[in-house]
Amino acid sequence: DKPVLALVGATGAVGTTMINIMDSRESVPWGEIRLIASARSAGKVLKVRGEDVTVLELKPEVFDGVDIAMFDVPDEVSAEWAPVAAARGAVAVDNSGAFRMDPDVPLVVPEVNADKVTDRPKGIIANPNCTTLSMMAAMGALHREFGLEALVVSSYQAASGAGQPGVDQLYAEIEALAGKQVGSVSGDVAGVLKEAGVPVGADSPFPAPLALNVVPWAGSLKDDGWSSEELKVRNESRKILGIPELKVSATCVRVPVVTTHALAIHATFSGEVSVEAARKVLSAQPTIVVKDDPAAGEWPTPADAVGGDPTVVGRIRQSLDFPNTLELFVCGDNLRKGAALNTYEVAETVAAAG
Ligand code: 11C
Repeated sequence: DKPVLALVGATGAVGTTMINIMDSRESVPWGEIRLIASARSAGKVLKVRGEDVTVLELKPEVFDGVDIAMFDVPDEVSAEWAPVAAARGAVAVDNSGAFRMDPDVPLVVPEVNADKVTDRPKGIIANPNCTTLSMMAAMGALHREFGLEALVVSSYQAASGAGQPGVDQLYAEIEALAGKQVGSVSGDVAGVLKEAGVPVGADSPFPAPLALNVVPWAGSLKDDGWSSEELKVRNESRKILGIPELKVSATCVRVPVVTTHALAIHATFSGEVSVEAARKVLSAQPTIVVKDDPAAGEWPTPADAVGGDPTVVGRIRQSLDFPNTLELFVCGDNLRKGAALNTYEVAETVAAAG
């Protein structure tokens, strides 16, 4: 019998991307695809692979008969419901932050540590944060070859990392600012937004205007001025790559891009590494595209990577002043590989492993 797949959070930004991914697959290994969401969205009819599927309300019994349940919901919903799905016999593949650092929950990126999917004492497998995930295929490949010792990362994160409300906010800001000659006087942007009735600050998904701006903040405040997002990059990179002592320093920044996170990475290895060798390793990866010819004006941008599955890597340079160190620029669609695609690939890996 073919396995039954459930998607919890079917109507959110990531859930919608998940359905697009399943639609675009030539074939799927599932006997049934069940869509699940909150009471508010239950009863909606969505098309999946050309067939109408009615969204079911999240209740314990909807997991009966489910083999793999993918969760794309807020942390607190996953924290409550992934164990319910697991108790009813499903393997929960969870895209929230609720279980990622639990030692009894593997944190999986199939290109890096697919073997971990069978080691799941709680019946739960976690999917990494989209910022961490955007660089993992590339860093995993380079680590296997050259031995990674340290990562210094600056992110350029898209609005959709904050879900549909983040996307709606950026579009509302752009609309309010369109045609206005703003930005040359301090405070101008926020003033125009307020005048147009667009929420700013505490009422917005972002702590400052995002249009015509960059915001050096994502997530919540943790000790000593670090953001939760920056600590996730550090902790999750260590767990996925299997390097508990990996030195990581991240600065996470939101930019006015709708979808696709970009990262500027300064990666130090245990031995000598050349641009040519790194390019060869990266080009050999099936899920990485190297776009790196500055003389021809070729480098990755979010606009090229959006809507696609591969991670796009470019601007590969040997550090001038730091030994054994490369500089790279990486772009990955945060809703696809950063969230829905990786979750789905983990589900496929679980199904293939039986
Ligand atoms: C963002 N990376 O761009 C975040 C969203 O830990 O799953 C994902 C938060 C998470 O805002």
